Amino acid sequence: MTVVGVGEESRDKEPVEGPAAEAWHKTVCILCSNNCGVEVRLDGREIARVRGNKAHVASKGYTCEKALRLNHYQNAKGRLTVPLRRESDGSYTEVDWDTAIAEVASGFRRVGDTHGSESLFYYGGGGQGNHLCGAYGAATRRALGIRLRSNALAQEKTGEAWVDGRMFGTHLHGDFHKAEVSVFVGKNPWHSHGFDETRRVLKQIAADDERSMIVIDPRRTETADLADFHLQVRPGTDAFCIAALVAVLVQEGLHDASWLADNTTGAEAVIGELGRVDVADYAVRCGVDEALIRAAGRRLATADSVAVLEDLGIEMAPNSTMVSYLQKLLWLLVGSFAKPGGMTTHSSMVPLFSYSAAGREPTTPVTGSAIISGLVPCNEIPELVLTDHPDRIRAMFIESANPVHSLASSAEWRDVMEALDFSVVIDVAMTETARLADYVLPASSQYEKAEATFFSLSFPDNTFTVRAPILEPLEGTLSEAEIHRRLLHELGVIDDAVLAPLKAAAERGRSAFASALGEAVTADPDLAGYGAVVLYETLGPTLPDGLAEAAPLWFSAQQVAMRYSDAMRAAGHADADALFDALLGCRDGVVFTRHDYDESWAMLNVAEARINLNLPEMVADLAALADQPVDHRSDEFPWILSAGERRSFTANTIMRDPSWRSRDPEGALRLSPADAAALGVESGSRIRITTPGGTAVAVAEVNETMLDGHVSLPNGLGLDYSPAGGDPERTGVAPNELTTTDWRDPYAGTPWHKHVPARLEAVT
Ligand SMILES: Nc1nc2c(c(=O)[nH]1)N[C@H]1C(S)=C(S)[C@@H](COP(=O)(O)OP(=O)(O)OC[C@H]3O[C@@H](n4cnc5c(=O)[nH]c(N)nc54)[C@H](O)[C@@H]3O)O[C@H]1N2
Ligand SMILES: Nc1nc2c(c(=O)[nH]1)N[C@H]1C(S)=C(S)[C@@H](COP(=O)(O)OP(=O)(O)OC[C@H]3O[C@@H](n4cnc5c(=O)[nH]c(N)nc54)[C@H](O)[C@@H]3O)O[C@H]1N2
Ligand code: SF4
Ligand SMILES: [Mo]
Repeated sequence: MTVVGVGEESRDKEPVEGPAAEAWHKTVCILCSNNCGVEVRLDGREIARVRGNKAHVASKGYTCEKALRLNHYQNAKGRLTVPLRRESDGSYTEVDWDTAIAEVASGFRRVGDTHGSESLFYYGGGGQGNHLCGAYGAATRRALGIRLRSNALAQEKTGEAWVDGRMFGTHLHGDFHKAEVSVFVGKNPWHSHGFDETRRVLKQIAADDERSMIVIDPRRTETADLADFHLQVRPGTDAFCIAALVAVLVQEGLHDASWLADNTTGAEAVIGELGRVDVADYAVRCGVDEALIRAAGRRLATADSVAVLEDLGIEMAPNSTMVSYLQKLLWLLVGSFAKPGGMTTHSSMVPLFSYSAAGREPTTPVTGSAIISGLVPCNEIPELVLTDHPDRIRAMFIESANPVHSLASSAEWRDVMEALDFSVVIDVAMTETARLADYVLPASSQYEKAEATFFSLSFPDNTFTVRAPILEPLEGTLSEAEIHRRLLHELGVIDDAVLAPLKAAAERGRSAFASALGEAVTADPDLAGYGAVVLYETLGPTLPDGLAEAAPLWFSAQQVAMRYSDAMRAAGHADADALFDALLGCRDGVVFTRHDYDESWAMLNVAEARINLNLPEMVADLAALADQPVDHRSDEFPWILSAGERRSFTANTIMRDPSWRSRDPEGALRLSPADAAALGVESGSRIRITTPGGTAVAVAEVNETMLDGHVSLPNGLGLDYSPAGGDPERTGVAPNELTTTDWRDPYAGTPWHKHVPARLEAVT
């Protein structure tokens, strides 16, 4: 197995001294949630060179190989440069911005006035590196009365959020930099990252005899190759594997009973149920040697600290929500909370999740499903549109997301786009979704405006990075801040008479601004709902370095000062304004809170700060697990397809230009040598894949890391790209041409994309 870390190894060969240093600009890589700090050298509008920023507070110079090729995002051909209106024959007409803004505002107004605001939906609001656009989208939602919304989190993380809400009332972080035992469940951090300096940390763990790594994954991943324990489960059987693992702790008396008694509620019910698990039987069902499961369980029990990270391998596979629950027991039963190397709560600059008290989630119209963390389950959106129900969704606002490509069943999503009375997409590219929208509005890229990611989840120090633009906006494009500002004016919900005194106060200084804003909001409480746009328009012009779009973070800094005042001061910020100025002034990111480990308890949001172990639905599911199928294959579909694997050169749908991938341009279907032999194919052969959702042809790659019967296709392939402005060409297989909306988790509605029954045939 070759393990490549090109980016990290080659990151800072170029010396930077003297005048040349000025040519480097500090920003971040926006290709995954890590948002590693980078320095880029520009040649005109080209990003000519990229290297890790050693001074960055979180990434400390680390990057992976993908960052080096960021120019393929910034300067992809076919960037949108003019608003487009779709005509009845499906063609697009270029319109000027004033026309586009007026028609988009009136389009939503018309549907909302006729059918009520419940008929309007907002999807998206940010990718891996651009979450400020979602803050601006919230203002337009308020102006149009849009309450129903969703984004990609509701097709991956809402099952875990359902569990976290009930157990902790908040989101948790694992300290893999220090953990004695790190556990990765359906997660391949070597390629997908997910915590700072990922590969450095993985290599350190592997090199340290005192520390261990447990990987639960059917594929022998690059991460599994570094692990001490690779529990190579059969796809979709994690519930059996992890139930057995936690049962070992209980049945061998290895759990920390006194810690559980002191710090949790409801442990008896779970421990009782775990006592009944037949470890030997479950080991057989998940295909992992019982001795290996027992050894891994014992290793957990002797560790001072355990940190666990789950991801799509279990979030998008059978028993998803239940596995999220069971994996928490791995560290809870050994009491690895609120200590170095363990699990902790964390602060947030802007929280990504919200948690309702047990069982109190609001429900969707039409289908009556739980709305977890404020998000409609993605797999249900088509059902809410493609129905005769009077409360159906009729108009959709889509921003920085590509649901026709990224959500289950591209076919159903094309029907959704056709069925909507009105739709608008804000994007940098003519995406599969944009191609079917009534209006397409061209956004400035993430290097042409101020932006930030809200994926800042660290503890005890938490960091946040505000990016300044490094390039002028591409002509014809606007930032989302400006698009939403114009929409709000067009909708008539904010006006110059109210904003003028605020602008004048902002010129006088922050405290004058704060009191003027306080007065304005008292006079008109609705103004608070448009906060992001109000701040951008009034405070924005006073900010340095082209940072106007970062203005809403002034409010976030006030929130941080209220919620975590001691931790903020411990990080060196006297008050909210000092924090805000630090964020604006530093391109290397800022530590915004510095906590004591004990504070992790205080940040729990459950009764008496006791962690709740007894989730009745989960305990009941655990009791009934023995009746669950272990194999979803059939004679018709004798393989399991993981549709959407993270690989070296995949980055969701952010990179449309296929030439950014130097190897495996089409994104091969990986299959085991035995499966290849059975089909009579070799690497480079063509294979037809058929699933209940559709059919596609992919190039084969015989790959010894795959289990027999398990095949995988990469994520983010099959994107349309028009190199010469001509007809778009599609490279590789779009994974959601093969998925369906009904194959999903019963609690959170999250899709089971890693576990799609499939049939393969050699194409001759
Ligand atoms: N290179 C790259 N990095 C990315 C992204 C990207 O597109 N490209 N996207 C980012 C995003 S949005 C996300 S959410 C993360 C996702 O990050 P990951 O979840 O780590 O990515 P995947 O490769 O989709 O799935 C992880 C693993 O699940 C395994 N798996 C499949 N079936 C099963 C199963 O039944 N049980 C178990 N235990 N494992 C199974 C696969 O073999 C795979 O190794 O990555 C982020 N980072
Ligand atoms: N089958 C299958 N499907 C999957 C997955 C899988 O594993 N298997 N993974 C899923 C996961 S975990 C995720 S997170 C989703 C991700 O899928 P999406 O939520 O659709 O997000 P991205 O692919 O990141 O696309 C973001 C969009 O933002 C646009 N964009 C880039 N910069 C800007 C900007 O500055 N402003 C605006 N307005 N737009 C911009 C890009 O062109 C792109 O169209 O995919 C999901 N889909
Ligand atoms: S893809 Fe992720 S890990 Fe790699 S450089 Fe970019 S932000 Fe960092
Ligand atoms: Mo994701």
